[in-house]
Amino acid sequence: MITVKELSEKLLKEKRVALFCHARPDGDAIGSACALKLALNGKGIDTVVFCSDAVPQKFLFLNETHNILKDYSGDFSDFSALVAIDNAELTRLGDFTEAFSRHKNTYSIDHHISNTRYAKVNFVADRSSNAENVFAILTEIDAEITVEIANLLAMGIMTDTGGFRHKNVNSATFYDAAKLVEFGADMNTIYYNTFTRQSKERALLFGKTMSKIRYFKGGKIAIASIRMRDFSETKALQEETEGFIDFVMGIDSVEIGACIMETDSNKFKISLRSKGADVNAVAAIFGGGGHKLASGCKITGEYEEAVDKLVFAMSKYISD
Ligand SMILES: [Mn+2]
Repeated sequence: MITVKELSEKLLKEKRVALFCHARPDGDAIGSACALKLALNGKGIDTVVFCSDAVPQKFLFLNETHNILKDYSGDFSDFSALVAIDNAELTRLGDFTEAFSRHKNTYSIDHHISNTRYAKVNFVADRSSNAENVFAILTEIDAEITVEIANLLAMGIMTDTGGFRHKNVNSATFYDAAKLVEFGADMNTIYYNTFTRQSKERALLFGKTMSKIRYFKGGKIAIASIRMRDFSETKALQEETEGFIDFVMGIDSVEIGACIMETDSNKFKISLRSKGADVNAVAAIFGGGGHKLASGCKITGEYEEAVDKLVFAMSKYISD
């Protein structure tokens, strides 16, 4: 793999850079992309951030997130490099997948072990968040870490670690977070906006969903389901289900948890978590992926069939 130094030297030679967050962007994709953009701008490199989905409301408290573009009229040949951020596979770039695959100079800067190395230059380092990878790059290029950049990177770390609670947290996570606090990151405000704050509609959907969790294998497997009608009844948005799975994993008997969200009629997006079992392998059965303890996939078909298939796959990975 290319080193941080080699990657940084290459990036600094670019004339104009387009950064891409993955579709349905999270705080890490947004935070690490926007931070890299500001730093490259500071080095005189014209940089723009794109994402094929809108930035979720809860991240908009950081001003730079307002500059993320959803559309582009050109074919990106006017950019010297296209860089995918926090993006494990090409198709997660959504509407920009085609343009990315056609461009002759592409990079992937990511922390997912499942990254398929789809770019010409792939920098994949297994840190707890991609924001830490970007922080390492910014340190390498001696970028000025403004308060805004510190907040964006801290948001990436905070959201990908579930507020420093997930198993991916290690001492390096805290070292980076501590440095970002020294650069002015406001952890309290970031935590409130990304985790605590919610709409009335989300609170209603949360209660509804948790009141009907289904258990299998003596409670070792738990499945929370959100159907289309749950969204229409509560008026909550799909993006507001983030964090639901974390609540499920708090149940003491549960070894593997899943949140099944019906995104369209008979189309399900599955979030998987575990306390030790390999849910990356479970997701892979359905063509998905992610990390060992947190991954995701999609299943199409009748709801009960989807649950059956999922429980069958998960059962192979729980203890006897
Ligand atoms: Mn990430």
